[in-house]
Amino acid sequence: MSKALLVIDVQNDFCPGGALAVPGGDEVIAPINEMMADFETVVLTQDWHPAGHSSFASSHAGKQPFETAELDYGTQVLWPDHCVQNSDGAKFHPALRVDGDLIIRKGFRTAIDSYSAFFENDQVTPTGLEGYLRTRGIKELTLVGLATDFCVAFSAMDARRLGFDVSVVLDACRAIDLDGSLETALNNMRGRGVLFS
Ligand code: VGL
Ligand code: ZN
Repeated sequence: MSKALLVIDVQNDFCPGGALAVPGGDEVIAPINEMMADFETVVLTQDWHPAGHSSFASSHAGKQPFETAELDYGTQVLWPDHCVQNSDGAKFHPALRVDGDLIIRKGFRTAIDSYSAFFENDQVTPTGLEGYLRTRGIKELTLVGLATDFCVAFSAMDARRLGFDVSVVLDACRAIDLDGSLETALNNMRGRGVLFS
């Protein structure tokens, strides 16, 4: 009863053919579908941006995807337009079992991105997930999904900061790996006491 599975951003735009395709992104689906049966509580997240979101390169004159920009809360990687609210790209991949207890949508404020399922990228604006998990008595989290080095890692780091026990199942995650971001993310998670399985 005290364990939850957190399924991060298994959406069309992060799978092959999508706007921000993660290499092998769809390979996480089969293992995740199997794991769902082992957890009483399953939470899914969905990246959910308004058109013209500040994390899109297209919102910044002269910027290309994968460059960075300085926003009010710090340096932000700029992405191709992706996971626009109500678009096909924002839908869960059709092969994913979507029988979770809760779906958290994040990144819906134009001026601020949200990689983590717990806090937006300013590190202070909460999504409400912490309260949901605590009031359900959950202490241990298992994380899977996309992308290892962005939304999975940021969620895992925040979960540790909040005092949850956290493990990441790397076989059920895939990375974007931008300029060594995967290695950095793995080191950061390890340093915060995230377990890998
Ligand atoms: C993600 C980049 C932009 C992710 C979301 O799900 O890891 N990455 N938006
Ligand atoms: Zn996004």
